[in-house]
Amino acid sequence: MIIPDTTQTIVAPASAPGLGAIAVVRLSGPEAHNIASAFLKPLSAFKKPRPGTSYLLKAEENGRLLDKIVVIFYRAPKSYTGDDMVEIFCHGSPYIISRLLRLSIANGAREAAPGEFTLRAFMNGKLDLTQAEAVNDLIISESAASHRAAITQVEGEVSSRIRKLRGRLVDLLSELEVRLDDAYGELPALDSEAFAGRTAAAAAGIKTLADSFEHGRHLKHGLRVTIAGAPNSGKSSLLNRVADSDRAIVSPKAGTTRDTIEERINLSGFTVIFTDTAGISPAAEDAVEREGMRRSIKALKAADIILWVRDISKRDSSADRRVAAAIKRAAAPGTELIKVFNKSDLPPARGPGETAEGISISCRTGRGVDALKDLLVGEERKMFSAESSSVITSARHYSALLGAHGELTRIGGLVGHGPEFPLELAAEHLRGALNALADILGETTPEEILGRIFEKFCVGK
Ligand SMILES: Nc1nc2c(ncn2[C@@H]2O[C@H](COP(=O)(O)OP(=O)(O)OP(=O)(O)O)[C@@H](O)[C@H]2O)c(=O)[nH]1
Ligand SMILES: [Mg+2]
Repeated sequence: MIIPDTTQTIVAPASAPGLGAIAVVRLSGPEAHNIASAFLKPLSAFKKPRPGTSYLLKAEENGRLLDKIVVIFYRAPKSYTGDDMVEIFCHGSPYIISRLLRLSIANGAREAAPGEFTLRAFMNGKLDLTQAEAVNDLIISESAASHRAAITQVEGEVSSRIRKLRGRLVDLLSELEVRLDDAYGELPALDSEAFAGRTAAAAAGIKTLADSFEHGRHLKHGLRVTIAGAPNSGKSSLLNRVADSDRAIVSPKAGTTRDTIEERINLSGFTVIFTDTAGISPAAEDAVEREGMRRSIKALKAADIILWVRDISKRDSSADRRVAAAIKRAAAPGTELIKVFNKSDLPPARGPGETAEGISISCRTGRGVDALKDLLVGEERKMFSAESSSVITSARHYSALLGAHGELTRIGGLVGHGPEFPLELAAEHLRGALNALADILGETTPEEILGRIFEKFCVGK
């Protein structure tokens, strides 16, 4: 079976491995209180423990004191998992944690699989699947923006938007179903035009949510900014400037950077992944250079934003033109291009007409670098405006929404043929769309998919 047995009592450390002041061990399941009572003293604490109240107890092993601990008891269904639970706060020694786990297992608990506590919360109806998935996003969120996307999803905003969309589809389906059941033709004929209009409106609502994945992806994983340009234009200097480090080697020799170099940076609460690339050069001499070029092109393809760096103190060169051509070939549609003119501390060789369409900076003095960062933050803000507060951040949700949208568009095709469209077929498409939405919420999600979602979680969550 893919889904682990939910009738067993499970145990796991809930805090990060390694030394710490305090660690947490969690027990969840019908025997949680009993199992804990086998090694936590005094026993009287277990007589009628008040849920959610902390107790200072002793953990004992073979009659010897292991640690003084704080314990919180929970009674089903009022706990994170919806089961009976015990949370033990001990000193953060890996030894103490391992003994507490051993004592729990010796007394009948089973070691929890990754994400099994949240899986139980889902199975017990404490969270729907989108909320459960966001719990993991919340744990791994490392910027204000990815945190906000995760917390709104945990709080159920995405789910409630999906439920509203579902409500509209259910209404449409019931209009078809009453007519399909109307053997004696007592009902007035369906107003096919109005029906088509409402289907299209629901499809548009689904599309809007699906489209938010474009932004959601960035919020979760960070915005990809690729620094491209001719050799020696100052790409690595720019990476070092924005990262405020000596991450990349800078030298007056053209062709210094031969590999792509990545750096994650937090810009005003947004994660940005900068990639410095090898300068695009015409004749890659050896295998290493050719591989470097291939990686530069790959970074251009993956970019959300390309910073095209040019040396303002030099006239437009054939190398610059080659970079322009490479960007044009490689960049995905919708990729933002920002023209950066570097070395503005030197006398310019480019006319103001040319440089006006970009931003002038000097990596040597730092001039203009903050303005460039502001520009990037502005791009991020556009993507995460107030009205798009609930965004789709999961590829699974995205493809399900596209699936639902596809089904609704097919209804549009049917109705287009006139008022006498086949109701049964339209109903079938509506059911398909409803199933896709139910999958997002986890109502009809196959066990295999559930297994794959929860195995990505940490142990103890
Ligand atoms: N005057 C001046 N020199 C700069 C500036 N930025 C970079 N340089 C110099 O330009 C040279 C090349 O800089 P890099 O950052 O290595 O350039 P790159 O584009 O990474 O070069 P490759 O990796 O070889 O493609 C170095 O000598 C830098 O010190 C600047 O703003 N002003
Ligand atoms: Mg370089």
